[in-house]
Amino acid sequence: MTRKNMLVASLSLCLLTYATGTAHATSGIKNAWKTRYATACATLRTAADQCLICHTSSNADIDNLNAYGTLLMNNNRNYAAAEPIDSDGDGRTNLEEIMTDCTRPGDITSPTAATTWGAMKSFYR
Ligand SMILES: [Ca+2]
Repeated sequence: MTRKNMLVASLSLCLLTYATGTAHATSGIKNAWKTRYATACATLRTAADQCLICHTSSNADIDNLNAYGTLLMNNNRNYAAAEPIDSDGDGRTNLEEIMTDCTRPGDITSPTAATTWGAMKSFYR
């Protein structure tokens, strides 16, 4: 193998390793989410910046997607299709959690319906 061929093979291996390695949430994904939910509460927008809307930690590997992140991955990030679904099984749709309750749609440990911002606001109406 010539020196040039070895260099090409090495670069190809590096690119292949990078391309097939762990999938990370990109700023494009975060920005797309933040654009769609532009009026979501600051807490969730910060969580989006930290990848915590779709992942269980800010180490945004494909291995630690939560239920909402898995849903979005499987439906090619079709946010509209994901909105009426209750990804974490807490009785509230993803859209309710994002736009009304200010809770993470893929995190069952988010506040319960009785302690959500939406419930507290309705208490004072
Ligand atoms: Ca839910």
